Parts: sequence; structure tokens; C-alpha cells
Amino acid sequence: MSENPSLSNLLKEERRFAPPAELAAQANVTAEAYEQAKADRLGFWAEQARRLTWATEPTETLDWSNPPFAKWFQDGRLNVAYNCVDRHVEAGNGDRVAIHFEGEPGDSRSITYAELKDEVSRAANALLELGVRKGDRVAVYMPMIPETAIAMLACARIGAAHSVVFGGFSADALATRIEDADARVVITADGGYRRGKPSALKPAVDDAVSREGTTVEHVVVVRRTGQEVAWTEGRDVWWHELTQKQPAEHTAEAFEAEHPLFILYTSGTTGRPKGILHTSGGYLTQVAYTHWSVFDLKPETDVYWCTADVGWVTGHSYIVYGPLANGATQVMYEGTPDTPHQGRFWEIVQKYKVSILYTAPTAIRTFMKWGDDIPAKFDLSSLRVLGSVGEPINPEAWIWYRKHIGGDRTPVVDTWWQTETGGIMISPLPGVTEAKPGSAQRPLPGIAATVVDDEATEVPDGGGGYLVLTEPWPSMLRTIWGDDQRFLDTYWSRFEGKYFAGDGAKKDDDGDIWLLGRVDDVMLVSGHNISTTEVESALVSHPSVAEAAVVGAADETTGQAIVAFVILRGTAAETADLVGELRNHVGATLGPIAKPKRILPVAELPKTRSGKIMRRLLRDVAENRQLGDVTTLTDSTVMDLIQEKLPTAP
Ligand code: 6R9
Repeated sequence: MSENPSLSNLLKEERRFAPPAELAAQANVTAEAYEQAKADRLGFWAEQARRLTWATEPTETLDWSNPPFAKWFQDGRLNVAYNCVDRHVEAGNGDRVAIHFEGEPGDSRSITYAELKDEVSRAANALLELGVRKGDRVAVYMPMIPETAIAMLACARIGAAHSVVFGGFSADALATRIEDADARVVITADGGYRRGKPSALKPAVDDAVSREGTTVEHVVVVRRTGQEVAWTEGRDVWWHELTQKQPAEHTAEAFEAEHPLFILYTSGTTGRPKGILHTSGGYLTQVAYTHWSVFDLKPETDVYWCTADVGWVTGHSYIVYGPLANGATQVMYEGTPDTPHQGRFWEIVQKYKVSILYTAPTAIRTFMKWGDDIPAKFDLSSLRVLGSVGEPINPEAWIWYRKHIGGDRTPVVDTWWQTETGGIMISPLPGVTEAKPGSAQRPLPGIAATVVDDEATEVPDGGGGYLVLTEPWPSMLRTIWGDDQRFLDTYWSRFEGKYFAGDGAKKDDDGDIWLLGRVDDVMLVSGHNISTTEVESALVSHPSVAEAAVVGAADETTGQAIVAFVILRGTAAETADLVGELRNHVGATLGPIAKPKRILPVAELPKTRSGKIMRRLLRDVAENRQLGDVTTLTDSTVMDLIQEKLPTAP
């Protein structure tokens, strides 16, 4: 094995897509933004901060005197909820719809900015009545309904940090997060609609807050499904009873730019979940700027829809804070893409004339599997920009998205970022970038990212290694809640002075960045580091394959051998011939080194609840080990089905 195997660069992608001329001519951002930000990075961000309305304008942009603990716009003061709601009403846009809510059972409701202001003010007054104060923490455990955004904004309005816990998580996961943040109040609902049925939330909260030493004083319950709930007098309060009696006026107080806005937990592969802390002024600046620039948002005319759950960072930054800070009109959808039918998303796009759609590769690959004829039945001509986030998007999925959803006309922006980065970091700009399917391409203006080898040396164009961020950015995490040391160890100790993102990446011959999967997943075959993403993309480019996940399994001769789990397309039959053909296809696309040793057709792949493939569990299967932690899986029966396949494997 070689001493320093950096990531091999195997995939070649030659297709290019220029920005549509009409979009480019009116684009919010032109190529000059890169030059401007390069010449004066801090000046650039100081200018972006002026998108916000400050009670006290900041005079200082960045304090980096104690790295990596950043302070952005330190002497500025603002109220985040005021910026997301009130100022749009004051500017005369109170009648603009902020949220078109579409419930899974088909109920819908449109909320204007003026209505949102009243609702957020009432909710803020309600939290104050319950004793919540500036600096406290509030847990939010909710379905995808407008009250979730209202609850988050109400917390922001009074200076309490929210900690949103995804509604699909268990009572244990909720209890751990409540405890870690010492939350005083939990905001929840009786339940939400999921796959055509009401799905309860309150029982998990009852369980989580019944534990010894709980810090929770009140549980506020939104009535959504009308299902029966257990009630603890004195502790539990109905949202509607509590908020309806409050005045619709609340004067928003300005807080320091570095005042905590929220904690959001992200589970690493090992250990306790990390409470990622985000603060106010820098975070809001970057999410507002990136939502405006990456999606070319025109708030007066666009209808934007991000399909993520508010429980993930994508929902925080690109459903709640970015779009609302920009005064956008957006769609919020409660349920799953196949309820009551597999065209639900496209029906929603048609109904609201959605012009900007932001979704995840896992959803795109699912739509591909369901068939081209489904979106073809709907009028998708309103769409003008498509976005992707969450995983590397395979070039074939990118092409399918552009063609079958974007009518071969819309730019696709592949946005790389993390819970920790708070906002988008690497992405094409729809009016500027000549797009390459499968690549996130360039750091946004004002962002410094590159790829380094094991020795922290920047790799030349064409080289592979680790993605790092080399300069602080406004929406960066400030620490891990209650654990500065873990913050230093996890992100800042691998490479001196650089943020280690944990993702493998390469630079192509033009210097564009390609994300190659988590470093923990990279495979080492005969001394070559091979990216899971590239082998998966090669498999997905075969017409018989809908989805693929590959892992490296211990192998006596090659160190690790590539094992691929594939979901075949509807019509493809699972035969020895096909498996042989797939191996050869990967060999022909990437080179013989990348040929999987084994290919196992399966019905489903294990995914986290935010749609990322959990290769760790597949590695356990491939190495005949007992399965590790499966609690973050969407559906744990998937693993039983996969394990049943194994004896029949070649
Ligand atoms: C926003 C979000 C972060 C991890 C990240 C990377 C993967 C996200 C990606 C991508 C390739 C993209 N990831 N976007 N990989 N291309 N466009 O997903 O945050 O849940 O914290 O996950 O997701 O591996 O490090 P989070």
C-alpha cells in the first residue's frame, strides 16, 4: 500500500450546461461578485449584512482573535424575528403570502406576512406568560405545519434558543436532547399526518419529560390531527388556548449579533449527538444572502418550495430563516411524496406554480424509479431553478432532474453544506456558472474552501483528498453546546487552522470541486482510496440501476473489496448476467480498480431519516458483523431484508 493514498480521481463527466440567457440577463448575481469578495472578503460580508435591518448597525465585521471561536458583527444588535416578519409588513408587503401550507390530507391554508406577524407576536407573548426568558432553551417537536415555523420565530423574538428535534425521532432521542440543552418548555402537537394516517407525537413527549430530573416545566400542544392525548394538568397547555388570548402586538427587543439563535443536534457516527450552536447576525446574513443568490430569488414573483423537514438544518435555513428574511412566498408540505399518489409533489408544483424547487438526491432517485410518466402528467412549466442538497447527486440523477422536472431548461444547483456550516458554502450560481452534472463546483463569493491531502497541502487541479474551509464564514457553528473541547477536536484539530468537514473531495482540471462522500466511507482498495460516490454514480448510470450504495469490506488480498448494493429499476430482472454486466459497466466507466467484487440486488437501502444512505450498516452486513446502532434508520426492517439476501450472494 502506498504511504499517502489520496483519493483517486476516477469519474470523468463531460456534459456542460450554460445558464439560460434570459435568466443570466436578469440574475441577482453576476460573475463580479466572486471578484469583489476575493478583493475584500470581509467588506463583502459587511455589505451582505446590510440586507438585514439592524437596531444598531455593526461597525466590526469579524473578531477572529481567538480562533476558532468567531464573532461576527459583534457590536451590531438585531431581532431575527423582526427581520423575518415585521419589516416586510412595515415595507408594505403585509398582504404577500409567506406560507402556502399544504397538509397531507389535502387541507390547505395561506398565511400572509401580516398574519404571520400577528401569530408570531401571540406566540411570543404566550412563551413569556409561561416564564420563558431571553437565554432559555425551548424544545420543538413538531410535524411540518406552519405552527412549527411560528414557534421557532417566537423563540427568536424573545431571545430564547430553540432546539428543534425531528418529529420522527423517538422519546429517548428527544429526552437526550432536552436534557443536553436544559429545555424549559417543549412545543409539540397531538400528531401529524404521515402516509395517509395520523401519527402521534404527544406520547413521546410525555415519555421524554417524565424522566427523573427533567427541566421541562410546560408542554405546549398544537391540535393538528385531533387524536386523543394524555394530559397532565398544570404542565400541559393547548397552543390555541394559550395563544388566542394573547395580544397580537409584541415589541421585538434587539439582541447582540452573537446571541444564541438555536441548537440543532447532529449525530456523528459515534458518541452523543452534537448540539451545533448557531447565533443571530452572522447566521441570518449568510442564509439570507445564499437563499437570494443561489436560487436567484425574486421575492415579488417567485414561489419557492423546499421539501426538507423543518427538523433538519435545511428546514431551519431554507424554509424558516433564509426565505422569510428575504420576504419570499413559499410552499410548506406536511407529508410524504407518495401520499395519496406518486405525483403528489408535481401536483403541488402545478397548483402553486412553484418556480424554485429545492429537494434531495434520495427523493430524485426515488422519482426516477417511479417513472418518467408521473411528472409528465403535470404542468411543471413554472419551474425556473432546481436545487439539490444532502448527498452527492449522481450525474444521471442530475440529468434526470433537469430533463424530467426542469423541462431541459432550468439550471440545477447542487448545494454543498452542513448543519455546522449553517448555510450553503459550495454551489453553482444559476445565472453565472456553466453547470457540470454531479459537481457542487465553486465556493460561493465570500467563502474559502479547498481540497487538501493528508499533510494539509492543497492538492493541484485533478487531485483528491479532504474538503476543508480555510477562512471563517458568518453562519459557521460557534461551538458544540456545552463542549468547546469537542468542537476543537472534531473540526479544528485534523488540519491546523482549517475547518475539517469530514467529506472526501476532488478538484477537476478546471479547479471545480466534486464531493465524494464521507471520509469514514471512503474505500481503500489495493492502496487506492476510492470514493463511494463515484462507484455509486457509475452504477446509477446503467439503465437497470435505480439506486446504489457501495462499501469497502475487509479483504485478504486487496485490503478492502468493493461491495455494491443496488436497487434495480422496475423492469430489470436480477440475473447473473446482469450482475456481470454491471461489474463490467463500472470497470468501463471508472477503470478496473473500481469493479465491485460483489453486487447484491436489494429491494431497499438503509437511510437516515433525512435521506442519507447509512453505509456503516451495509459494511456490517458485508463483513458479517452484528449491526451497529440502527435507531436513526427510517425503517429498521430494511436491514432484515438485506441480510436475508446474503446467503444467495455469489
Ligand atoms: C445540509 C445537510 C451534511 C453532510 C455533508 C455531506 C453531505 C450535503 C451535499 C453533500 C455532497 C452535496 N452533503 N450536501 N454531499 N453534495 N450537495 O445535508 O446537512 O445533515 O449536516 O449533512 O451531507 O457529506 O458533510 P447535514
